[in-house]
Amino acid sequence: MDVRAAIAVAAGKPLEVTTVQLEGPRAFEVLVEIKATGICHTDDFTLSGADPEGIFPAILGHEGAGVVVEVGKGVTSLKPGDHVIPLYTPECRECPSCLSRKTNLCTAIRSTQGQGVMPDGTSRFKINGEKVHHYMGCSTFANYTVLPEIALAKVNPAAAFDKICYIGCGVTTGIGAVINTAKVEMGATAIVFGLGGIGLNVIQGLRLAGADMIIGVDLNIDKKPWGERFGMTHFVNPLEVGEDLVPYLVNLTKRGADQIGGADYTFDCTGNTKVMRQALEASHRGWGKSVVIGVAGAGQEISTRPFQLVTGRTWMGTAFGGARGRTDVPKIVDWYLDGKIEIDPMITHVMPLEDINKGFELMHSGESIRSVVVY
Ligand code: NAD
Ligand code: 022
Ligand code: ZN
Repeated sequence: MDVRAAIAVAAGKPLEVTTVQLEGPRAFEVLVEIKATGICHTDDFTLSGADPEGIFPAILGHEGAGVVVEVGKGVTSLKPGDHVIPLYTPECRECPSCLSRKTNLCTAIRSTQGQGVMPDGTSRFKINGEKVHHYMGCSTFANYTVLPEIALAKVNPAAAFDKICYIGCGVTTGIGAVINTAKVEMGATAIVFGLGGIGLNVIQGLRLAGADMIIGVDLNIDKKPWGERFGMTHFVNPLEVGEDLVPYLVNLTKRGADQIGGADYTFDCTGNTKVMRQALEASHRGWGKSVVIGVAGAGQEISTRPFQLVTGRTWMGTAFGGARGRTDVPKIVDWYLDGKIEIDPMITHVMPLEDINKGFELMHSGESIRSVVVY
């Protein structure tokens, strides 16, 4: 069938919106009509050419929501009409990783997904007879796409596609980092570095978990009202504090009889390796946990003195907020419908597919929290 898609033709070039051909679902695959998709940093990282694993031509996009149109042979968990969110971290429930219960990084289709093809090694997309690659197993920058059954979460049909698409990456990553990875408890203190789409979702996750003190750190003062909107209690601008950001934060988190200071939990939501170090060192001696969420550029390294770890701090990282997609994503959609979490105000821009490159520009300028393409 003919579908409308934004194609990444080559590194550094704008996306080209055109018609491509999509083959129907093979065994254990599902054809989905994508109704809305967010635009996220990883799409830009790949499009820019900075991603060494980027493949062209490809249909990018990994933050979507839509409706099942057709299921292939052997598909049992989904039927036409079901509302779904694509999962760039699938959940097969059978591989050693899924069975371990210790990680969400399912390995069932990992290698083919990284190569931009379906699990059988072929692509469903073509343009003028030439192969076009899938992306992160999702390719949501097309109004129809094919995914493996294990890469789809079935969600409550009452929820609006143009809002819950954000659960496909940003919302789940931020909230999941708090609940699944850090396991923040009631009354905790926390510092969030970077108040973009991820940091704001960490903040609302901290509010949900019952944290007492939620400190937001951002170079951009315009982010202060955004943080406050979702539960931030204190804002720190590193440019005002100068060289001594870490001691400043440690001092700010001294409470009651505790004269050591440092936050119980810190989160890097910038992708900057210097910030990752600040986040670790601003966590509390003896028990502080620091979670790396931001994705740094290829080849970058983090460093600190081993003393920081020997004295009881834990450095950890998270992919997709540690969420098991088919199990956890439907719950997050229900939390949204129940009013436990907010999404609507974070979607600052909505556009048709034809204007998708404007969404990338808004992300570069820092003007948007999230841009969503509605088909
Ligand atoms: P964003 O660009 O919207 O936000 C980043 C914020 O950090 C901005 O507000 C910026 O002003 C601030 N910032 C930059 N440098 C800073 C510094 N030195 N100190 C303090 N603040 C600083 O980005 P986003 O959409 O929120 O994404 C954040 C990161 O999370 C990206 O690296 C993205 O790739 C990553 N991410 C990771 C996962 C995962 O599963 N681990 C999932 C989604 C996104
Ligand atoms: C999503 N991300 C950043 C912004 N939006 C993002 C990028 C990469 C990962 C997670 C979120 C990630 C962390 C660890 C891995 N990935 C490796 C997983 C594994 O090896 O099992 C990752 C993922 C998918 C892909 C590449 C890297 C891909 O499909 N190409 C989850
Ligand atoms: Zn993303």
